[in-house]
Amino acid sequence: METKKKVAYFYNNEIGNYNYGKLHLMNPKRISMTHSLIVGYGVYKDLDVYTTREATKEEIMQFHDQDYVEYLSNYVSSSKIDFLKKNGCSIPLIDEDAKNDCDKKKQYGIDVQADCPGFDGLYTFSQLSTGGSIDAAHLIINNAADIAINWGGGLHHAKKGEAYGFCYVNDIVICILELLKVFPRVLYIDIDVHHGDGVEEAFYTTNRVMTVSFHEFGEDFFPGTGGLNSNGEGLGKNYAVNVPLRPGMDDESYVQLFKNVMNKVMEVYRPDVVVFQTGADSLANDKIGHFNLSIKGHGQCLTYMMGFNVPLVVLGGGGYTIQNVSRCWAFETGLLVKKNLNGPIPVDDPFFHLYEKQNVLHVPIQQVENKNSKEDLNKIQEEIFKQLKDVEC
Ligand code: V1S
Ligand code: CA
Ligand code: ZN
Repeated sequence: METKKKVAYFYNNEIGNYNYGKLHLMNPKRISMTHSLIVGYGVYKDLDVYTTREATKEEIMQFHDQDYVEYLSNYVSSSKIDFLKKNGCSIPLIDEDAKNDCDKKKQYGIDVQADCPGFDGLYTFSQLSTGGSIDAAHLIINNAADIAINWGGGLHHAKKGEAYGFCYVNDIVICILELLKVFPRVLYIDIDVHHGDGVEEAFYTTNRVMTVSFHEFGEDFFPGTGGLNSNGEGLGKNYAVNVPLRPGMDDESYVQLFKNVMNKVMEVYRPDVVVFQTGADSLANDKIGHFNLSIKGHGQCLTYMMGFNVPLVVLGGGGYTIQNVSRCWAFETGLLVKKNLNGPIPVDDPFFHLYEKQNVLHVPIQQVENKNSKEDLNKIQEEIFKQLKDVEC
């Protein structure tokens, strides 16, 4: 008989209140919306619930450059400086010259064409995102959980000294660095519609982390990296796996490819622990991504990885149709505790009004053209299998 898994869940009420700006697509409210559904559908009582703490500067500097972290931690938006000035407040601890230094902003990726805007509380937001991912790793290390979830994490683009693609601090890299203190081999899986470039880059030259990213690729799709033949360097040669795909991936083709690739990865790499970034911008009708996955299809990837009975850290990531993000991550929290959530959105959900006419968990999706032919997908799989033949374990 299968024993019940201990599932830990990290959440902090504050995280949903941060705001990237009116026109920005990244909306932290989706984390609070997910939480409300988890409570409303009654999954909460099957979880060990932890309040997320803020990661410390020292923890963040395990990966990021000190000057970059200092810059983020001292960041005050110009609108806040204006407000403080107008109200005659002294501005202690603010070196205005540094704050408004355009060169520095450019150097650190802040405000560059608005992907990573400077907003009030961006450092605390990043500390909360990272604190959950670090403590998720610690619970796994201490055998206090089999599965640990942090929907506020998964910000896979942040670089050592630069914000990138809506991400300021790479909570995933820091989580993996914690795991590497104890475990010899960590497997990182990324089903966000974007390439997990920041995580891949951080571990590109080591065989102690295998990174596997499934992503949309081509026609200037962000970030443009993650080609089939980017496979790692030095000791890390063959330990970076990329699955570049065209728009329109549907449940049938995606889940089959995912299972085939991951089955082979598990066979050859035999990781001690898996870190799974489950970005929900690979769902149908996302505002950025062009895949056509249903919530059930997305969830099948997670269920498949649960089947290997290897400790699992589950993180969030992208997702820009926020009602679908919360539906998906609440459903997946259910899957992790073996509950198959279904039916209407609870009427007392504080975000009920946002689900409008489609007040159900599973929304129908339209058929769109899958631009990946069976032949294309077979070729990709064949190439990856060839690469994995050269992995020594
Ligand atoms: N695609 C896309 C896209 N859209 C935006 C955007 C839209 C509205 C805004 F107010 C601000 C930005 N940015 C992008 C992408 C970045 C996608 C990041 C995905 C993050 C993740 O889901 O993987 C993980 C959380 N940026 C670009 O395409 C770059 C630009 C080339 C175009 C957009 N402008 C704003 C910046 C330069
Ligand atoms: Ca990905
Ligand atoms: Zn994404």
